[in-house]
Amino acid sequence: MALLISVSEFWEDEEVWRHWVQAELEDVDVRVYPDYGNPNEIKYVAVWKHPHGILNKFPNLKAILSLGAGVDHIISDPELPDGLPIVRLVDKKLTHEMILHSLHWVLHFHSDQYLYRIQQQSNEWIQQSSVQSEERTIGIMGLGNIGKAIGDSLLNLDFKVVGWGARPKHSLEKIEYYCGHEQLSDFLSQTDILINVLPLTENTKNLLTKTELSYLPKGSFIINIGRGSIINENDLLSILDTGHITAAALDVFAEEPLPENNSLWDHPSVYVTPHIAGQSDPKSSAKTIAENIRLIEMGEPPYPIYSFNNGY
Ligand code: OXD
Repeated sequence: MALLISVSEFWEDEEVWRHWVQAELEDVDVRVYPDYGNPNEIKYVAVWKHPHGILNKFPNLKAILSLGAGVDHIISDPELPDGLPIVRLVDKKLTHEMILHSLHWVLHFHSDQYLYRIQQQSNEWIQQSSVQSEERTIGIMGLGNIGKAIGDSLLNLDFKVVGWGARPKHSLEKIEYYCGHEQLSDFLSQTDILINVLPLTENTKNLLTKTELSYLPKGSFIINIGRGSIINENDLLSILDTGHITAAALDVFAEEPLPENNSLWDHPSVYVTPHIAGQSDPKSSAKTIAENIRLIEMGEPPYPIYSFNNGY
């Protein structure tokens, strides 16, 4: 039995992935695309932005596992084989990275670090009056494993946390939850710092246009670590120009890598990072992937399986 790894050209660690997956699955022959050998032997593929069209070369495939949290890079393959489970990656280390990334930007904005940087450029010594964390509301869109973990970390720092999602949720403890389009404006209008962790689905694409962005209070901030196409980038640029939204830290974009001529690169109120908010850790992720393969081999369902109905 063989497992094939295929990663995007921007990940340079395919041999590291092979090493850790092989270490976890001693009885499996772990191969790296394009050296897949006999296609009949490939039972599993573990992929991040694989070249579309390759998956139906393998007639005995049992499951497709994502090497990242999202699976839109798999679903968007026009030649995706039918009827196979697609397994998302829920990994402690990846969640931890997303928490750290979010905290970094929340604190950057909350404690006026962005302003002190600007002041330093003109040698200005101005002490901004500080705001207590309990007076700052952080709104999280997408309260799955990662969004909930980010929310809990912020609650521990005494921020007020509210959440929004497309579907009803139970047991979010101290996170006040808003649901569906009807409650989007109530959620946004009290959000000082918005963190988007939503996956890209039919329902979330272009969810935040000029209208929704203007529900955010004047002086608010945006951190996008979900998917770029959820926020209309042209509308975001226009509203940043008006000063209604003070700044945006963007890690994901409608087109990645962000094209050289995209205006987001040069906007003074935009911070660009190259999709690094939650880099999958090969050693830790390999354990999760191996566990899921063992479950499938025992005839049990892996976790979590992507749902075509829900879109995540
Ligand atoms: C993602 C990831 O899905 O980086 O965006 O894992």
